[in-house]
Amino acid sequence: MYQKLSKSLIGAVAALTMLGTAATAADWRGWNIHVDGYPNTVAMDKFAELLAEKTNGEITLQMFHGGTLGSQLDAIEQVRLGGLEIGNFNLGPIGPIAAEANVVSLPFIFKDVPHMFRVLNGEGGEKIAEGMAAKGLVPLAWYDAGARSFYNGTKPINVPEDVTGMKVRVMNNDLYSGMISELGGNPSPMAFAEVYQSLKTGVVDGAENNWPSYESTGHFEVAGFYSLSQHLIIPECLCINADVYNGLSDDMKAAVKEAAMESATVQQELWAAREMSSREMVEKAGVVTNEIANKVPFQEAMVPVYAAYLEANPNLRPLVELIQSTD
Ligand code: BDP
Repeated sequence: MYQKLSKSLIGAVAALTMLGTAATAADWRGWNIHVDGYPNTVAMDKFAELLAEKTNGEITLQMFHGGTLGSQLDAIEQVRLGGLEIGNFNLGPIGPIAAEANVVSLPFIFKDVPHMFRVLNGEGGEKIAEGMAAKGLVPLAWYDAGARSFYNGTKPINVPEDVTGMKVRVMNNDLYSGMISELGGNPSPMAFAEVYQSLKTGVVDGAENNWPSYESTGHFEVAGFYSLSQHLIIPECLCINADVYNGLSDDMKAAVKEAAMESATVQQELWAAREMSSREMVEKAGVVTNEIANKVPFQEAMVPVYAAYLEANPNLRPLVELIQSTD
């Protein structure tokens, strides 16, 4: 009898302990739009692995790749509201939610990718992060997404007039629609997953993206002229729901942040290699690439886009100027 009782007591204590663990442990879910093997996909998996390691298994993350949990716009809302904890987001579709983050979507604002990282790692990055956090999204680390250029199925683009009359897919953000309109084209905001079919069936004539996405989506198969306008250099974030992050102990916050920073290092290294291999791959497949000898007319056409942004956000003029004056 005594033995029986003590056995069941041990069982009860064990069950309680397990319950205790279950109550403090967290199982997070993460969203990513990209396919297997893409730098961001590999880096997000690495983040999940590091997270479990650094928190001694107290936090685990299940990653859902390939946009299986929905479009980027939906996923951003989900992470803001807490339906999902984590996401790898492009700052493009975050811009309409957080005006500070929208500064990166001003065409030609960054000179190149290193310039973008210098800004992000300084006061500019802090300001952008604060704006995002106020809207429920805490950026834990920044990912590289290179430069975006125009592509279409009919001709190389060399001057703004080449865009005239063209229907061009953009991500959901009025700044991008303004950008295409100022070049004389017709903007068509659309989810990433729909672009291939739209290019193929002629719903749009062209789109714009970096080398790796142009390649991984197969867009190069249906839009074979890639013109190096490099009009947008948009960073991406490894973002977390603000309440979830703020609810963590300082130790846990540090572990999560560390895992994110290490995953960003992995992402940036893989990104550099993938930009080259993607370009090589599509050019071998027959893509015609052209440099744009003079980008000034494209830049000059963007004056009204900047004016609209500053008119809507007069308080963000110092942020624009800070970026422009950063070496
Ligand atoms: C890719 C970004 C991805 C965007 C996509 C797009 O990594 O987040 O959804 O462009 O154009 O470069 O929608």
